[in-house]
Amino acid sequence: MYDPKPEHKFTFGLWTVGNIGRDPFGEPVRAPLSPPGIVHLLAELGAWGVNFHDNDLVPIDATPAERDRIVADFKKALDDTGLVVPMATTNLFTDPVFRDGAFTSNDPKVRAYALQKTMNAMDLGAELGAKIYVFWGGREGTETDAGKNPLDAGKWFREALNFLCEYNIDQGYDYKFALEPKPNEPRGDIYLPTVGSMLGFIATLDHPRMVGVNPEVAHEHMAGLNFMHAVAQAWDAGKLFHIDLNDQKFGRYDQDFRFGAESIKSAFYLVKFLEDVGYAGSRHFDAHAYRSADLEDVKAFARGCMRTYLILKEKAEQFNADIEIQNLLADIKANDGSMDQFLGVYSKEKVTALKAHSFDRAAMGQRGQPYEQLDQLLIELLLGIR
Ligand code: GCO
Ligand code: MN
Ligand code: MN
Repeated sequence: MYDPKPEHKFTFGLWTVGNIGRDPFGEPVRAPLSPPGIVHLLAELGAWGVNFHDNDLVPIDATPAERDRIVADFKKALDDTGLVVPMATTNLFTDPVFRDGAFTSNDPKVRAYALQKTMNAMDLGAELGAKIYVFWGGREGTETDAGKNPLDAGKWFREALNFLCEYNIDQGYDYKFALEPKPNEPRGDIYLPTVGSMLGFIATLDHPRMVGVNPEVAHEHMAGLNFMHAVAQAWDAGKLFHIDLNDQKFGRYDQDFRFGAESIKSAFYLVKFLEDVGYAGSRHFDAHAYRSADLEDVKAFARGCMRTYLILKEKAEQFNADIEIQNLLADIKANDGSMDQFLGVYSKEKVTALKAHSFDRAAMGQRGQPYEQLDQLLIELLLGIR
């Protein structure tokens, strides 16, 4: 019943189930898996697709012949399993060259190299069928603002995206770009730290229609924000091109926990939102197993991400069909139409009528809302006793 199917559009990055469990304090605990090995693993678990950074697949120092062999092996694994590659991205953060950023590095050589690397990675993604291209600027930030002016950084970032949009058009790739905000880690402060700031920035680009966002649960939670609200704003703007699902305790380091591992209620609202509006894109899990996990437990981690999503999807349907909940909601939103003469689109007539109307402010202020009742019903639904 909660078995993943292709129509659920569940995807994982090569770097997620392939995570070897290195952290700032400890060495790897799991053996690396080859990209074709990961494709077979994901297929066994029931995922629909696999995404990658250029260097998850092709090492940064591979020769052209090595690249071609690696890509051929990967394509064979995709063909054998039926997995697709909906999204690709560039690693602009691991190599020492990006220690002060990529598109926003103070060094023009690094900025030019970042463009070259991204174009090559776009070629690779297109070759494997990707239609969404993600930009996560992990190193695009500062620890001290003494050395870099955010106006320069913003201008360089904009120039880079404008350049790459033109490349996308020139090559006929038809990518949609999805910008992924994050407030910090690995930089002290990353530029354009939230979904809202990214949406504001997109409006300043030469091809704003080509560019949207890739919000991530953990990133908004790290900033202490309501993820579903951020996703709703992106959806409303027509900019929800992709989504990174995981989980995260507020106020902690970047945890990348299994989807739904931590904040069940937020995860419920998110799934309900995505399903209610009919979001048709990938449900991408950008998470990794606990460092304590072995390979069997990594599989349990990946299965758990998808299973929790599907359980919450069922809970959302139950919420929408629950008579008691829906009756409460109907009362909460009751509207007798008497205010239609004042609300909505501006007109001079409405202004005149509204100014002449007298409101019983004291009575209006007496009205409560049964959100305690409603929330308890939701909790009981989530706890499985409704
Ligand atoms: C992170 C980010 C990355 C990006 C990935 C794809 O916190 O490290 O979420 O995992 O999503 O680089 O662009
Ligand atoms: Mn992340
Ligand atoms: Mn991410």
